[in-house]
Amino acid sequence: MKKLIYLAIPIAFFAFTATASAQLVTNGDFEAPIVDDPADWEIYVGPVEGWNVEWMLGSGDGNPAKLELHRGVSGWLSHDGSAQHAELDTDWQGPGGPSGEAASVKISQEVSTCQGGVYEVSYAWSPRPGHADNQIEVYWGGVLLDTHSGSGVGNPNTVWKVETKSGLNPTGSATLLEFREVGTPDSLGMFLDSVSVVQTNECPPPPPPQGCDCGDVKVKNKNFSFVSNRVSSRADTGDNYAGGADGGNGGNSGAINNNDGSDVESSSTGKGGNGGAAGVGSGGTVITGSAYSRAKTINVVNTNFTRVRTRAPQQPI
Ligand SMILES: [Ca+2]
Ligand SMILES: [Ca+2]
Ligand SMILES: [Ca+2]
Repeated sequence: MKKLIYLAIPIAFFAFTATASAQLVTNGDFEAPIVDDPADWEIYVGPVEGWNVEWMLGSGDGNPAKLELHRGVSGWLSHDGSAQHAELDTDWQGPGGPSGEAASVKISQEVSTCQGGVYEVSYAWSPRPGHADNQIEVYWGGVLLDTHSGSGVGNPNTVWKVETKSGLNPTGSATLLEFREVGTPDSLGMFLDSVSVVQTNECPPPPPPQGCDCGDVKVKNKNFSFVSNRVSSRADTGDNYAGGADGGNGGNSGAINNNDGSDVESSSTGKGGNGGAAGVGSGGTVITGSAYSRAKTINVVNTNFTRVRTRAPQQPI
């Protein structure tokens, strides 16, 4: 006997587990797109490779803001041996264009987060070598996380400093991470590299369902019913025996008596003899066996039991 039960349980109920320690930032090391301009730097219209780009107030030329990437300009090193990094005071036209224009930007991206998750943000910043005014603000979920500033005057190369912010809470299923260049907009400013967000715990499971109107529940049974009759009967007349009756003895013949002694031929007929005595015989024997009869019927009918359980779908975080 088979039973099939289909329950309307959303798959999303089971899909709550998040992976801790995975990098949640896209292109946090600014290695894409690959700069191929001979000047070793280039600008790209945002959004690009995970990053949204917007002009800071007071910057811009009326065109969309652009992400500026460096790849060894003047031999300046990117962080941790990588090939590229970003400059947050960007440019209007790229290599060959004017310089000194107001081109400060804020770059951001939303990272996937969960309710109850705990996050760690890290990044590396460096003043632009030879440039005094480099300032950035860092925001997590719209809240100022930290500010950094430094002069690159006298630095022959980049001087990277790594920042780590732990124990951060999310603002929802996604949390905005943002960097803003807040120094003087003049196309020269802070360098940024190695941006990372990781979750340092596991997303807690959702609370148990408190009951809900889950809609229709479909139950499908495939039942096979059968009846089995087991009938048996038996009859026996037993051992029967009938013995024959013994015959009786024959009667005595009648006496012939001439009362007057005359010849028989001439005399009148004498009296008849007495009848013989009735024979005495034994009755026959009749034996009947222990006759019996039996009959039995067993009916077997299967029965089914179906248990239905429903669970409420997971509520989205
Ligand atoms: Ca890099
Ligand atoms: Ca620039
Ligand atoms: Ca600047």
